[in-house]
Amino acid sequence: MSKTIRLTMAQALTRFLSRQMTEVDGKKVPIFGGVWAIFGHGNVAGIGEALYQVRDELPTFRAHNEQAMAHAAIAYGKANFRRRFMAATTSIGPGALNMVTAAALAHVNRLPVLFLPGDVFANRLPDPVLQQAEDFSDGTASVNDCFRPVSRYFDRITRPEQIIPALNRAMQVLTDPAECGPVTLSLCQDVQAEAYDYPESLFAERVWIPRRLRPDRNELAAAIAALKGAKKPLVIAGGGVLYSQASGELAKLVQGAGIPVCETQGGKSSLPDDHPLNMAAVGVTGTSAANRLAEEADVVLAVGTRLQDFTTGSWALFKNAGRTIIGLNTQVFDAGKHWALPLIADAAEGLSELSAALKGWKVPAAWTDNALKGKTEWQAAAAKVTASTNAAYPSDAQVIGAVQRAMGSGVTLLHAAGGLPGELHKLWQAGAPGSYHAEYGFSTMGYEIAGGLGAKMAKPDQEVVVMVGDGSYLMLNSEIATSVMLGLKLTIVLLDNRGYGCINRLQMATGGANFNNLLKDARHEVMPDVDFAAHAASMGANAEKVASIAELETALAKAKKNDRTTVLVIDTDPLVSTEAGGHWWDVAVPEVSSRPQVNAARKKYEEAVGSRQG
Ligand SMILES: Cc1ncc(C[n+]2csc(CCOP(=O)(O)OP(=O)(O)O)c2C)c(N)n1
Ligand SMILES: [Mg+2]
Repeated sequence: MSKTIRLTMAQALTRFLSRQMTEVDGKKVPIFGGVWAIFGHGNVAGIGEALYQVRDELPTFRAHNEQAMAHAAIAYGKANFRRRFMAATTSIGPGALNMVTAAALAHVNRLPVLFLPGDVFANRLPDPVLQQAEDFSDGTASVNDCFRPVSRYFDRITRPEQIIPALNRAMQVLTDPAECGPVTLSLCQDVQAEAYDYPESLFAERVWIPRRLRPDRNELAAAIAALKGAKKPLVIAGGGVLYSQASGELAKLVQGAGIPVCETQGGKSSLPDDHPLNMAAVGVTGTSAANRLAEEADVVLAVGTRLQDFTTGSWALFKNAGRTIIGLNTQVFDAGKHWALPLIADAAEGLSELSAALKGWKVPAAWTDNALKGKTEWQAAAAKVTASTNAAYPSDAQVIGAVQRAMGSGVTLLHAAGGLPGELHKLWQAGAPGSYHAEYGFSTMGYEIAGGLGAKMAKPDQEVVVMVGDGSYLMLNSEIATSVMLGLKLTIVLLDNRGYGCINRLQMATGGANFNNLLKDARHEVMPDVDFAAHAASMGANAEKVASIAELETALAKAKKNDRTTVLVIDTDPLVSTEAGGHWWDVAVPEVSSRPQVNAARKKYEEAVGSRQG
């Protein structure tokens, strides 16, 4: 008989997690960077005790909000190119459900994270326990079932030995480039504390090396043939390029053949912004350089992208009716979207095989020259909108210019929701791969600050700059206190335009009246005047409200030298966004309305819908 060790399910779980390793730059490191935890009756006695036992090998971090700590965990996985990740544990009921939105965020963005919410008693004897929802017709239901549609793998652990196969499957999902996403192991409270004789072999150290699939011969041949026949090829670099760390292979392919590249939100920084063939952002928030090429392209090599509507301009961007899309992706689901020729492979492997096969092949010089010219024109347009100003209410673009001048391209720039993603996608000049960290798959307000914390944990030697709107800040800012507590410095630039600026602009663009977005247009007795600097200072951050772009640059230079989290607040104009570049986005406008503005917007909408290619 093989040797066993008697442990509680929770002890077995934490011991297992602490023994899982990976290799980063040839060095063996734990694959779990730690566990975020907020305890309650659903996990303090079981998981809490077990985490204490392994606190030296698997550190536990305390946060202020479950959604926020999950954001930090997810950002850690993203900033580590999915090579390392974290777990997050909560009590039952509200603590658990506070993580559901974050689970969806990880699901949409294909990011690894292990959720360990507490669950109700498997034995049901004390039912209903505090915070238990009672289903009148289903005895097996608990609120944690809400995790099912937003988890890549969900399991409820109702017996201690179930954790053995569940952990096996969890590690498969977390480390598989195609399946990668959130795993939820819902841990019944009584079972956490129950003992079992676990085989000792379960706790053997394992080293997980990321799988790199090589392409299928037939799919590769078809992709090569399509590319060789191309006159106007374009590469779309998505997040998969970064997760595969395929920037070198991408540069080699496009430099060899003279193919221009454009980047999705997730793929930005695949090539540095100043790479001559990088047309930068594509799609709804794209540059004129990239979008002009996308309209004409005859072969689109889409690498590691989900082709979401912001990338495809709601499928109205690619105007060349005869175009072919090649979907180079580890995931079959993505690779074949929109009848693309699938090329199932790791991005680095796929790109290097394409490079080898296309050696000596060049795209017509006119196409490459056209791209280079377009880039120069775009750079001039971008320089204009990001230039310094002494306007009382600068635009987001002008603030971005100031942050770029003060912080350079070497920092990690992080953002998620509001008007900033569109402006930053177009205008931020990213440096090294991963230096641009956008959560724009789920675009979750409140990701920013907590996400910054996770990114800083992943890259402690990097300056992490978070750009956030007043709306997102007010939704979820509590991890500023955690960043101070853990000595994890962030530089947070808060753009206060006194409301939901981008949705107000969208409302106007769809013919709506200014209503319920900017604070001034919302029902109020007292016009809010939030003192953000005082608020941030109360959590221990250095905080300052600056009165101009010049003051912002000075304050940023000071923040750079500080080792404590800094929050810099600047008033901005809610009505301005960058006109240059960009593309139509499908947002459904009412078919009938008593407002003539809506009817006019509907007319334009129908024209735009009509221009969409199949
Ligand atoms: C959790 C969540 N709720 C709602 C939205 C819809 N939404 C997107 S941007 C936005 C307003 C963001 O306001 P702010 O952070 O101030 O940025 P601004 O638009 O003013 O630039 C809203 C409500 C969202 N993305 N996430
Ligand atoms: Mg705002």
